[in-house]
Amino acid sequence: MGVCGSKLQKQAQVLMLGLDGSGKTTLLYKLMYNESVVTVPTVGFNVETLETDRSSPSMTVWDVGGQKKMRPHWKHHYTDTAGLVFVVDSWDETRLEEARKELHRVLRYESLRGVPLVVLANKQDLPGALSPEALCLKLDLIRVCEGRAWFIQPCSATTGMGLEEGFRRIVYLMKTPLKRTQEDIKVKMKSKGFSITAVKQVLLCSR
Ligand SMILES: Nc1nc2c(ncn2[C@@H]2O[C@H](COP(=O)(O)OP(=O)(O)OP(=O)(O)O)[C@@H](O)[C@H]2O)c(=O)[nH]1
Ligand SMILES: [Mg+2]
Repeated sequence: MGVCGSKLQKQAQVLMLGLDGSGKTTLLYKLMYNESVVTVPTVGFNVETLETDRSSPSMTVWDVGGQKKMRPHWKHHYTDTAGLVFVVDSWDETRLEEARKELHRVLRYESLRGVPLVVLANKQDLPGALSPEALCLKLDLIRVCEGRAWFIQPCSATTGMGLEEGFRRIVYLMKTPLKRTQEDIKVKMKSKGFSITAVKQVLLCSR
């Protein structure tokens, strides 16, 4: 059982957060119905149940509005959250600092301690979108995710690329002990010629 074992029951609650306009609602409906919907900013939340394989709990995915006035409501969803998905607009560099601050603020909440995180690097279909590696540095993920299972997944809510992988990943992280997931990430990064030590050095140098 994973680090958040006590919260992982027959139905696991996955909380999807991110700034307004990052693409949460678009990706939820693309994933659920393979439909490209025209969205309006979410006031309140959308909730959908996502069936997974038989050995995993089904997921209730909560897509909570990301506008500034909505963010104080995010905390009301934390207690029962077994997995966190944070969506970032990889194309809009001007809002990355705001996204970083909000993500770090969320992760500081005691009730989310140890809850696994998948960052969805959305809008990869747009030319000039930042790579997951670049976002990992800009969002300071390695430091802020210490003691937590996490993964960053490139995706596009417009084309559907990477969405299933991202949600499969959160299921995996919710089920798998932290130590094993860290080993998996190291192996994956190594196979891409990317070492964790190198990332830490870049982080230190960029300060
Ligand atoms: N090109 C591109 N546009 C996207 C993508 N995902 C979302 N969008 C667009 O981004 C805009 C905002 O998308 P939403 O899904 O409403 O964003 P949201 O995160 O739900 O926003 P709030 O509800 O305000 O929190 C819409 O115009 C979408 O069509 C993507 O992957 N690629
Ligand atoms: Mg929305």
